[in-house]
Amino acid sequence: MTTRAGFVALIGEPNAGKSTLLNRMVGAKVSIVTHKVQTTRARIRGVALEGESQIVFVDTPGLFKPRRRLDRAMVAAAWGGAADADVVVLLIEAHRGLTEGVAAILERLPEIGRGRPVALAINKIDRVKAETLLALSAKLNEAYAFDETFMISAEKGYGVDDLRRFLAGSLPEGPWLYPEDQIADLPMRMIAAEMTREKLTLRLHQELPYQLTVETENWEERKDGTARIDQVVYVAREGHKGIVLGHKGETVKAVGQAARVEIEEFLGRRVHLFLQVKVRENWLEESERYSEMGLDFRDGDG
Ligand SMILES: Nc1nc2c(ncn2[C@@H]2O[C@H](COP(=O)(O)OP(=O)(O)OP(=O)(O)O)[C@@H](O)[C@H]2O)c(=O)[nH]1
Ligand SMILES: [Mg+2]
Repeated sequence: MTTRAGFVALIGEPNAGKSTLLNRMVGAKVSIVTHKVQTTRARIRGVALEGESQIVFVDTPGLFKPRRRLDRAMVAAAWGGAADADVVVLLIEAHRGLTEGVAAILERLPEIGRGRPVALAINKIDRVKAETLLALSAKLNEAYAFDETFMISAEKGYGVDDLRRFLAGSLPEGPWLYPEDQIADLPMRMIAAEMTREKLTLRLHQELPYQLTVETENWEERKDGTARIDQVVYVAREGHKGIVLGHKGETVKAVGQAARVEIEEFLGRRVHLFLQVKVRENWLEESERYSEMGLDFRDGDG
């Protein structure tokens, strides 16, 4: 039996639904999802099987015009993910159509598409009428000759089986890259930190400081089968610390509880999660913070 294996990069504007699609393909929540833009900060790999193919999906940060160091490092990670992939999938939001941001991505596609198939996935089709979709698909295919176009809803699951089958067949022949039961390639300490960052993002709404990051500082396996996880929430200003802590520490407590439940679900066992909030004024200029996130600090030079 010939097996196939390779990398599929999911690229698109912030909020396009890349992480939602990755999670659906993998069948588990590997990458965090929020309604806010710029949720994913680094490349996150999730593994899916389709017939004899092992598809390694690479979720990437959204592509936009970066201004700050962290933004530049994120966007560089996204383009790097596309350049390293066997197949690229560009996700577009059906209801937003061909935005300026999409146009900017299309401009760079010929370079990325050299030597590898690029598929178009028009996502969130649950939000628009069928006529709009056909017109949008025609317009996008005029701007770039996509190898294939799919109309999907990553959230509802429409069209994703077709997309998965296409991707499986497009990968090069070769042995599988990961053990059969592996679903993610990301250290567990980072997945756990991401889960906490997701809960913070969902909880803090407009108040959320952009300059916030979460790191797992310590992970201790206990004899009773549980794990003790210590995490630090870094913020850049004293005022942000209060926001994260909330009145009488209520916010950080609720965040910790929600994150713990999700980490437990992922691990399938009990966890004791301890959160600390620390002010680090210059963390956005510290290379160590970037490597903890899986980013290259120097990509942010500019
Ligand atoms: N209606 C609808 N919403 C969707 C669909 N797919 C994703 N979403 C929503 O879109 C929002 C963004 O989803 P994400 O998966 O975080 O998007 P992303 O592209 O990873 O975003 P960044 O990481 O910020 O670049 C979330 O609120 C999702 O629930 C879909 O098919 N239909
Ligand atoms: Mg994402």
